Amino acid sequence: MYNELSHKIAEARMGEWTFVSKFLGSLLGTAVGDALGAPFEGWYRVGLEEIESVTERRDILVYTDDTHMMIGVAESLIRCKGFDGEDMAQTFVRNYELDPFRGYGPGPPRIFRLIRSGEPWDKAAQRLYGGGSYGNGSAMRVAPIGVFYHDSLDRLGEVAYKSSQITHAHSLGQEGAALQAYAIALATNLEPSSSFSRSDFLAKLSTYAKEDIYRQRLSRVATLLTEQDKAKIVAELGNGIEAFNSVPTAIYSFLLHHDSFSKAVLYAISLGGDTDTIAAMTGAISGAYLGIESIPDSWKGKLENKPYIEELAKKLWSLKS
Ligand code: F2R
Ligand code: MG
Ligand code: MG
Repeated sequence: MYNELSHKIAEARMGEWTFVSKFLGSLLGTAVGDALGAPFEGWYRVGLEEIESVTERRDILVYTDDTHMMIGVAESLIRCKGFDGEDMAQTFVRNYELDPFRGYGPGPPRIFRLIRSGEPWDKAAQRLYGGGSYGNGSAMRVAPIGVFYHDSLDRLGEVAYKSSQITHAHSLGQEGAALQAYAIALATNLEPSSSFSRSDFLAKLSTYAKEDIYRQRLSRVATLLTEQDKAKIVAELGNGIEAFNSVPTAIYSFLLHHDSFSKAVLYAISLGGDTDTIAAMTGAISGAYLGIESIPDSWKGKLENKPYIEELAKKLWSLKS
């Protein structure tokens, strides 16, 4: 397991700018991945040339619910100087009511109405899908928690689960959010280097996972890193809207191209399925590892609301220093 000493060594080697860059990289990485993947959500597979030509033709890269909710997570952490479930839930409700047409999943708007009518923030989600949602909606928005709690991994897990509970009462939805947050925190703590160890990264995640389906999928990732056939990747790791069919795939996409933000995100989209969300989660991990400089200017420059997302990332970082 990661320990406090190794964090202090890493911190001493990485200057303040590097951490700011990682906070910016993870939040903007979520938004860029989401916006690039959005036009292809639900496709079977996507050619790389197709992604590039669609992206080039667009003047603005418009994000979806993934980033809209990630912004809500960051706003609440900043306002409360840490996690407050009631405030985060009310922030989600307010943001949704101001701008509902972001392609939200079916569950969250129903939960927002329950919360608006007085249902407690930590109970409302139990009313859905006979035991709660295991959709990937709480994993896709978790980047601010991953970077903010990168230096306190016990608290990170606790907060990731609680933040998920607002909309996702099922243990598989919550563990998806916790695993994604943990992957982002590990990436934030690592100095980008040629000696990056995929096996160490994976071993830490596998130890962290409790649910069988995540342990089983993570156990396949190392072998699949040499697999060329995308159909096999999708058959074994998934590319769906369920957290267990998308969080391992995002981790895989990052590991496959750990030295390149653009290759990792394009690969995630090329798998088809829930492309905006798998690319958002891949971008969040890759941006946390490589920093904001790794995201191509041609993408960052066209991202909707970029100055505001940057402001949120800098404010989150300033709460740490
Ligand atoms: N909603 C979408 N995509 C649909 C198309 C959008 C279109 N492009 C547009 O622009 O309008 N994408 C977004 O939703 C996903 C996140 O979903 P979230 O927030 O987890 O929602 P929900 O409703 O909780 O779960 C999603 C689906 O998962 C299945 N499911 C979940 N729990 C289940 C359970 N216990 N039993 C059975 N099924 C369960 C259901 O099918 C849910 O509808 C992201 O992709 C985001 O981009
Ligand atoms: Mg979306
Ligand atoms: Mg999606």
